[in-house]
Amino acid sequence: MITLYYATQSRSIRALWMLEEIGRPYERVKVDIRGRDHPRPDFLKVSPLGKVPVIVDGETSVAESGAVLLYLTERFPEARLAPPPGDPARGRFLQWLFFAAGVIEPA
Ligand SMILES: N[C@@H](CCC(=O)N[C@@H](CS)C(=O)NCC(=O)O)C(=O)O
Repeated sequence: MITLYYATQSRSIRALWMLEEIGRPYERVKVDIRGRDHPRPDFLKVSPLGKVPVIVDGETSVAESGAVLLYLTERFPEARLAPPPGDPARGRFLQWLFFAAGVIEPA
């Protein structure tokens, strides 16, 4: 089962939303990123930069919200949340995914 480490009012909403759309069971672990003891050593083992969102899927952990979203679309293709690899429509999907991280966020 996927575990999502998240914080309120953060980029975690992206992964949370996608996991809800996928509709499969998952676990949530709330991280107090504004707390005095953040980042706690146990969280740094999962997310070395101490950031959310991060997901854990068995032996794999994935940080960076865009990468988390892409990972989830591929992990659960039956949810049909992205054009599959090889589909020309995937070009626009990738364009806007990278645009959000590379252009919108820095601005
Ligand atoms: N580029 C990363 C940014 C992650 C990020 O900065 N997350 C913030 C919350 S929106 C965070 O975890 N801040 C806590 C900290 O930096 O210690 C992503 O898109 O996931």
